[in-house]
Amino acid sequence: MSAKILVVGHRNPDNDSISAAVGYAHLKNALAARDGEAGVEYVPARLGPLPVESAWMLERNNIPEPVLIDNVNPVERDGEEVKQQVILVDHNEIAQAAPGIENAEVVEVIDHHRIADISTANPILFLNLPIGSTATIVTLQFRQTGIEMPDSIAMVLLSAILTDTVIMKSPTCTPVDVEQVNFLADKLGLSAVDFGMEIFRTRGGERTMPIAKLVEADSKEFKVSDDVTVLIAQRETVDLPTVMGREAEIREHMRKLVDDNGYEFALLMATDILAEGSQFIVEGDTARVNRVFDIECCEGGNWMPGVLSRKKQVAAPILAS
Ligand SMILES: [Mn+2]
Repeated sequence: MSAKILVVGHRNPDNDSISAAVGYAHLKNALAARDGEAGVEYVPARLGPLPVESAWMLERNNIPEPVLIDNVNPVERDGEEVKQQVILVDHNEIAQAAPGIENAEVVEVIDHHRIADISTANPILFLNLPIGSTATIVTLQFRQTGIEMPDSIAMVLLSAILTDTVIMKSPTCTPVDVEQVNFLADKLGLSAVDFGMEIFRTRGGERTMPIAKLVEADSKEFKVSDDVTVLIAQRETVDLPTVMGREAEIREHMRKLVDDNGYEFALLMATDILAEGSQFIVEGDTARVNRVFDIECCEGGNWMPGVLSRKKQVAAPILAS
């Protein structure tokens, strides 16, 4: 019976954990075939539900979902209990790993996070680079080993680099990530930025999502003084026109939040991660926002170029006002 080696990302998996597992298992199986390593199979696995964009990517490319597991406890092979062999991708921290990891045999780690607390009895391949995504490292490994990368795998890996680096806008994105994005996009004959936006749109559902979710999913109250509380919400989007198309509903909901909770004002930052700025939509008493940002809050919203951080660029000046 062949040994199954699980290739698994972290708990509560994101697109990088799923895609890196799929891509790296493919690479390892191809290497095993090329090098005549018999009796071993690399199986992509996951520790939780598929993110929407991963489900869409896998389906579009006819790739089976990684197998859902809830532990890496010892397994039976040829009548004996043996340690489950695992390759960790996108994590190297026990708290983020499968239950039972202490009793498993970690045979490789491919990651881009801080070095944490996984330990092994034997020397292993531990490949950790301070770059934007694990999928970037998997892409580099394909290129280094000369293993042919099917277009389906290329698309899955590209999707993961783009989600992990927020379409290359994240401060974690490096020139190495950009190079691999260009390599994969060229191979597939598509525009990386357009493709990235398509992926983020599958995540959004902003056209149809309940208005309360759109406004409140990422909202925080701030106490400006003993008797003044404000609400600052943020919606990060790649489709600002769709969000703004619902402005009337958004404002109505925000007025209700102001009335129900006694806020001085409610401010929604509709943050366009590509254009790198935020549209401010404010309801309630707008005087403080007008004064702090030197604007005149209006219908249609106010475009605030370069404003991406609620904490540093919005809450801080309001709290200091
Ligand atoms: Mn990652």
